[in-house]
Amino acid sequence: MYAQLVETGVKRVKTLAEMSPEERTFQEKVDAEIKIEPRNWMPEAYRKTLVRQISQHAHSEIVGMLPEGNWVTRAPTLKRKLQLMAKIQDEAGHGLYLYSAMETLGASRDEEIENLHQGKSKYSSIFNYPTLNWADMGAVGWLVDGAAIVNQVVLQRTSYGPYARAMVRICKEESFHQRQGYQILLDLMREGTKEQKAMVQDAINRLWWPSLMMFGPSDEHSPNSKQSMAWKIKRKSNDELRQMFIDQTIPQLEFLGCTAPDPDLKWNEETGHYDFGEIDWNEFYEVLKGNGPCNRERIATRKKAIDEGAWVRQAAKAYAEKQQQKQHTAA
Ligand code: FAQ
Repeated sequence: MYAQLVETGVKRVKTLAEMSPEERTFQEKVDAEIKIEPRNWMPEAYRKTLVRQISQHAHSEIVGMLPEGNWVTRAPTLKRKLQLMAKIQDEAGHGLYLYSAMETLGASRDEEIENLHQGKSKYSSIFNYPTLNWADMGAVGWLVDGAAIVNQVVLQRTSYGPYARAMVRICKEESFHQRQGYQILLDLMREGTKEQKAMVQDAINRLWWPSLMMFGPSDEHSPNSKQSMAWKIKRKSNDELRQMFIDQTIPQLEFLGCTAPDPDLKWNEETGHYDFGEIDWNEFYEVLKGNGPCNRERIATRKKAIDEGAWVRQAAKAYAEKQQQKQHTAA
């Protein structure tokens, strides 16, 4: 069993007997569903795992604004433009709550952003794919936010208090995003021309598999899952969440009148779930290595935004210091 875990890169979880007294008390607290708060004792590896996951999550929200930002100037109506801008702004807000939650663990926002820019820190693979037509705005909202919600709803019960609480508001906003995305697709399918309907199917064909990859590698190849599940950072495994997403998405896909680009997709009466085809894991790992269609462009755009916004941050800081000085003098 252990040899098998090492072979697949899965990190081994300590047994209770192997834990120090502090680690045991910590694990018992987690098992009793008591939230861990910033000032509580925690194993260093628990802290590091959270900084890794929350920073990657925050980076995903921030980089995730770029594929949709591509369509702000070309949205078909003023109403659609406003909705899209509001959605993108929400994603920025999510990134900010998450960076704040990460800072409660003693991590530095500037350092983590620098890690992202140097390619040392990951962000969700999905945002390395291009958004080629307006229907992609519907498919991103419906499929990408849809997958994000399935993952994030369970994270509302994650063991670290600040992360769990940040998830509550994020999930509410993501559900709204998913519905507005689905509405874009429904409108195109109900009222659109033949070409517009084809655009919807094309968007689904391109974004379907990358959306399934958002849940991460299969459980047997997920190095972090076992320990993260034991610490209740993750409450469901990558494969469980992927299956939940497929099961809830297929009826919506059928209602749209579209299909998934998967000839092996079929309802399994015995398991009560949909069976689906093999994910192209080579593609997934290539994207993680920085070789997806848009990896370089995404990082270059983020770096440029940070560099060009430096004067705004300096001015805001100088203003805040001046105000503080004034209050101090008045007191
Ligand atoms: N992309 O051992 P595991 C959104 C990495 S938010 C890139 O299974 P873990 C909102 C993983 O980090 C979307 N990397 O890892 C929005 C690890 O690398 P490391 C983001 C991936 O952490 C919508 C390695 O592979 N959501 O979309 C991916 O236990 C629309 C091994 O994997 C979150 O971040 C991937 N897809 O499980 C915004 C949710 N999958 O660090 C704009 C929180 C895996 O060891 C528009 N995160 N990796 O070098 C999680 O739940 C987990 O971190 C998982 C991965 C499930 C993503």
